[in-house]
Amino acid sequence: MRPTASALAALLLALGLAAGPAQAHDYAAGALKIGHPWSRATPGGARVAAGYLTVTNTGSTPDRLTGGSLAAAGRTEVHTMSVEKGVMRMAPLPNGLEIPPGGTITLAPSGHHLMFMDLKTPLKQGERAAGTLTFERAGTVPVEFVVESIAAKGGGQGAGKGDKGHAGHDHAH
Ligand SMILES: [Cu+2]
Repeated sequence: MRPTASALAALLLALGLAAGPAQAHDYAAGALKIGHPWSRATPGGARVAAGYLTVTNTGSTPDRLTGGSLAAAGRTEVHTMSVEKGVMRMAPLPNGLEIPPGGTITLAPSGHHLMFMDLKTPLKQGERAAGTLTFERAGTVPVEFVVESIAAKGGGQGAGKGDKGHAGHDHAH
């Protein structure tokens, strides 16, 4: 029997979903909700990678993202990124990022991010890279960073902002 057009459409939709972007994944740590930690695949020889995620504070006390780790990297810093005179600049945030009660912080390409330095092995698309996030109050939380494509813009959220990202950038600070 020939499949009907609608059955065929449903099948294609199912296939499309199966092959689509990595599923979102979330973690909870006390009052914090951690949304979809992810990173980008790195070209061979790259020494740095970046980590992206959201954190929402559902509690009544501020907390602070102070750092993290990646099993494949030597050390991790919290970075901010800004454009000065048309040049993308990054700088470490030694005190991390505050997450106010009821607030959400977003680490995303072209903005705040975790910087994984001294990368020992490349990150490959489709992998889940083991790491941690460190919070002032909530402590150290094990997470997995879903490794998306080298050109991924943002956690399947369809972000379309101009993105120079970290591809090939030189860490000169
Ligand atoms: Cu950076």
